[in-house]
Amino acid sequence: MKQRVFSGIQPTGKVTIGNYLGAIKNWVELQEHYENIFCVVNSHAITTKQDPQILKQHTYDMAALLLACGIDPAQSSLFIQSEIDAHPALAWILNCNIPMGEMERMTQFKDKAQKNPKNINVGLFDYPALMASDILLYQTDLVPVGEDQKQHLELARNVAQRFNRDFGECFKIPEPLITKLGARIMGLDDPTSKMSKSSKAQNHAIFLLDSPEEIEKKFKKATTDSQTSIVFDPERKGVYNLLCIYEIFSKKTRDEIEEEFRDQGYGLLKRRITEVVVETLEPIQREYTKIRSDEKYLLEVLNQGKEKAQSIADQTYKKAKTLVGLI
Ligand code: ATP
Ligand code: LTN
Repeated sequence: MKQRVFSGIQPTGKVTIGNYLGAIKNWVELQEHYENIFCVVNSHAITTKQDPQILKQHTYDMAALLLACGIDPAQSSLFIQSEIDAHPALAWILNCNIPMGEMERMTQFKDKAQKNPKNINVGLFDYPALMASDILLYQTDLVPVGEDQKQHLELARNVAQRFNRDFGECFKIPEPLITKLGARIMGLDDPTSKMSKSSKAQNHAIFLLDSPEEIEKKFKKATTDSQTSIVFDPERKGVYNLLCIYEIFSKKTRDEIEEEFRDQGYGLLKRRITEVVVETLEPIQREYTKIRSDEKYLLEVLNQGKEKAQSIADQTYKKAKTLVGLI
């Protein structure tokens, strides 16, 4: 029996190379070794303001992009969160088993509330309970995510353990899967903050569907420093971030990279990153255009994913409901 992997991504705008390196690329590389369920978490997306029509488009765009990146429907189930009612339903039961104090410690809520003071809603606060529900419904073994989701995963594990102890065995305790490389890609404009797809700053992020010209322009403008050597030094945040991006895309070792740029300037580094990123994204972009224009295929894949997910989710939800005494 293969172990089960579950992960999700919000359809909030364009996907960045941070999302790709921290999450999607790992999902693709892992998929042959596991039983996989991937989810476009559109219900999480409405914790921040969304235009309804655009949200709907972005949800399908995201599904198509995941397929274009290499999620293979023969190996992985892909579905849309809002299509399975057990997600919010189990989240309610979990809510009643999460102490306020534990939820109040979540740093993502604090960050997002600070960035968006006009829309601090209850859903945004409760976001981790819905995420715990996503994971626990599927009796998940492993959750591949970026570094920023570690705390949410810890909350999911805690609530599962508490529930099993208080009501009887119901949930598998999930483990996070955070790869060392690419777990935290930083903004190109500001290498002290995480590259985020909802940032409005220009030249902050490279998006998977950016044209070669946009990619070149953004890397050219990327923050570096006034030193001359090109070496992996985490203290030199801008250059380090660029080197880490280059390391993953080029598949070269750190020694090879430092050798390649010995006595060279940032201009060459930026040109080489641009080349390798453009080259990697080109086939993804081509595949995306093909899949996005074939609505029938996309809906078929999503439907198939939903059916598989639904049967697992319903079983877990029914069990949880019975254990707490709900009819
Ligand atoms: P938003 O800015 O809308 O909050 P986001 O860019 O943080 O979105 P999510 O949909 O929340 O993206 O995350 C999807 C996946 O991508 C998660 O596993 C997350 O950990 C990972 N991820 C997001 N940003 C980065 C990053 N800069 N580096 C590495 N992984 C990331
Ligand atoms: N919170 C995650 C997205 C997400 C998720 C999940 C990831 C929602 N549900 C379940 C893994 C498993 C994020 O913002 N990156």
